[in-house]
Amino acid sequence: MKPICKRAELENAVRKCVERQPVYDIHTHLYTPAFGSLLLWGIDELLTYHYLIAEVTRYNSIPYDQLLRLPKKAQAELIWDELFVRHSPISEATRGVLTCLDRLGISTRRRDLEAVRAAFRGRKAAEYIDTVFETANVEAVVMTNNPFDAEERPAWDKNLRLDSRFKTALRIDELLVKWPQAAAALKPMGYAVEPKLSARTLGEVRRFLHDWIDRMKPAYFAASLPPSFDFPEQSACARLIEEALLPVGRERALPFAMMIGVKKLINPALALAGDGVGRSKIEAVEHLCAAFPDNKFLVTMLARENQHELCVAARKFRNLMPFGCWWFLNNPSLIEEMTRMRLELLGTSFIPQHSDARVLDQLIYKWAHSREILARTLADKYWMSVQSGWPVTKADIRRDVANLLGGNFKRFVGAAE
Ligand code: RAT
Ligand code: ZN
Repeated sequence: MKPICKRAELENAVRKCVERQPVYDIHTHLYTPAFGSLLLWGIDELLTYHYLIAEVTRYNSIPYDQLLRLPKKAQAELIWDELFVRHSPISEATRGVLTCLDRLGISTRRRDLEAVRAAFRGRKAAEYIDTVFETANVEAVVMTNNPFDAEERPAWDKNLRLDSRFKTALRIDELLVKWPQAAAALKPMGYAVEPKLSARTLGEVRRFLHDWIDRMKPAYFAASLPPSFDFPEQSACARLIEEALLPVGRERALPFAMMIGVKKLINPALALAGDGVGRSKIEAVEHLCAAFPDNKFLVTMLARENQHELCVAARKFRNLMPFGCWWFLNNPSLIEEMTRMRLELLGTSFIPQHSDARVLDQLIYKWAHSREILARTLADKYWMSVQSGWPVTKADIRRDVANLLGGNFKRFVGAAE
């Protein structure tokens, strides 16, 4: 294949390739219609995304609890008025709503929420999923499936038929960070556990994990962990990881996705929108990767300050896969900084992004915005190789982009065809 010699041609080829490559989105909070009301979509859901709830409180003085108690429609109207009409929608989360509507062909020129709502009327969830997956060019999304969630669990008790584009992940925050409350929740589920982590209790926790793996067939285990997370440590969390999660992970070949750095509810009145960020200990990740070489760890960290050391750790451990620009990092300036750094330290051996979409439509903007940055940073890196005398071809670009947007994950979790 002919190498590309001109910079403009190279940029064009990379952009096209990144746009055309279907994405395997490794972490979302989306559900199939079989989960009923857990599947969120449409303009009012987009506007009441918790990222926007947090932003509207910057301008509006309505008490936090009153804001959260408003019916969804009224919350959406208040957010539209405050964040889109009275102030300019230039934050990443507000721009995201605009990109979704724009790509769906819904005009916002009149700044009229009712007109936007009208454009959604009559749509059916099942067909709309196809529209969104096509518009976002997403091949598959990994859900967040939590057996401790009282809203989600009943769906698993029915004979769930999953859309094959929706993959599963077994989320176990409660088990790791809320022991012994988790023990109290496990008992009525039929597991003979006690607050004390005896050999029998750990055996029952392993049985619980096996049962849910059989049921959900997850791609990985996942937990969101606080900045104080440490390993090794004298704690229930560390023992549960070492004596339950990791042995089951080895037996069932399931990676453990650690999302580290959330300070839960620094403003409890804001509920889901009330979490903050703190700097975490990379040593915990290093120790786990070194002590358990037969386990695999997908890791994302929430603090900007942890990104460089996470890259360096990934250079030392092949069982460590850094992924995504998570939550407060999912902003163009930070995505760009992180993606450049990762390309420079890890080549193409990482997972640059996940969407974290909670509302189906968000797949459109999260991927449109990240694709643009990935294409720009990749083109820069290829151009540097060209200048150092290494010809780059379209086939090289296609291979690398396919790895970054899906192949690396599929191979890491052992799902590659
Ligand atoms: O990004 C988010 O929506 C957060 O609220 C969290 O859900 C986070 O991504 C998580 O999975 O814990
Ligand atoms: Zn998430």
